[in-house]
Amino acid sequence: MDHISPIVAQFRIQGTPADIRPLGAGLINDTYILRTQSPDTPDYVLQRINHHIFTDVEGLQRNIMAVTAHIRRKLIAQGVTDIDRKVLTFIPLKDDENKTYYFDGTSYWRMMLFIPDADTFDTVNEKYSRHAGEAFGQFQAMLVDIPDTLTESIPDFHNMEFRLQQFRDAIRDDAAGRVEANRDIIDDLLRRATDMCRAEELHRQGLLPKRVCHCDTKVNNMMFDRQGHVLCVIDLDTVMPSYIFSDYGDFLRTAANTGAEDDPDLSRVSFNMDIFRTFTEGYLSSAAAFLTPLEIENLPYAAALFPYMQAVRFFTDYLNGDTYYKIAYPEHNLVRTRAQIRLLESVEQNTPQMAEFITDRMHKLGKTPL
Ligand code: GN1
Ligand code: MG
Repeated sequence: MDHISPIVAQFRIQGTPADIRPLGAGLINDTYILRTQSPDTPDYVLQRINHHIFTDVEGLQRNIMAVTAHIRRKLIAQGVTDIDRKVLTFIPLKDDENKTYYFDGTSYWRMMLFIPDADTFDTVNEKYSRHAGEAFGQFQAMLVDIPDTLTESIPDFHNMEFRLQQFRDAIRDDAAGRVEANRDIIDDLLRRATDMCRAEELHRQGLLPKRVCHCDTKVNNMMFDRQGHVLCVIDLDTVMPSYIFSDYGDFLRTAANTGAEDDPDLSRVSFNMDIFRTFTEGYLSSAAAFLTPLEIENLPYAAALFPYMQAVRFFTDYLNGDTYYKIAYPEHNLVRTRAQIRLLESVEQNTPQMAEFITDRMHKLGKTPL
């Protein structure tokens, strides 16, 4: 880790660095924890931003600073305590206090405060799922009146039409020679294409707004305190304008899967309706006030859209020869694709029950019937 010390030295940290080691399991950035020598000085998280994927680091970091500053102002106004554990704090550079990232000639780096006594989870129970729903709803609700205009840190990130275009290009190019052996998967994905592009269609008709969303609400992007309450949402690179389906759908894709995102054993993969119900209850309790009836009505679509989009993205990467996602073994993206398709099938089987549950919740909240 010696090559990292000169990077650390660029940031205005307190205390003396003692130890640095890798942290977390993100598929895109490289993350490290930096411990300082004294218990009286904070520890830090150092990240190398993958600028092949996030090509506009300046814009991305501007988004993050706008969002965290806005949330911080709201928390202060609400009299919330322990704020440094409830919103991420980025550390400025020593020689430029307005800058929160450092370019070393090859890579972009940033530093934030490490949140102590907190955990992330790859799976959650029903209680945690309810808290997570409330927290993501609150995250979106707090950002409804953000004065800044955010950029799309990855243009068309959750645009299903764009993802399908990339998929069709990958089929046409067949860069890794994997098309022929996987016709069944290609057909399976393409037959759902029109239906899955519903969000873009509604947006074109002027019926569906874009709002500031997190856009990577994987269950492990949320920090819980030791009592199981949500502290804050992390991994803010993809915070950008999107449809609210992004946050609702991607959380369920990860948290309501009874198996793993890349489970090789498909019999373990299914959609957990108990997690769906508790998450939805939590989410609606904080988000129903600003959501439109059309957004609410399409939440079951969002639950299907994200396993679908992820299957398309993993499979596109597989066809391209694994250039985007980190993989642990050669067929990893294919295994991921199959697991996401299985999850999608399970979501589809549950769609009527989901719609019924949501209508019922809206009645209980005293909102206009859909
Ligand atoms: C990536 O970096 P990480 O692992 O939180 C990806 C998400 C995918 C996810 C799939 C910028 O997120 O969109 O849903 O992997 N992030 C980017 O696990 O592409
Ligand atoms: Mg992450």
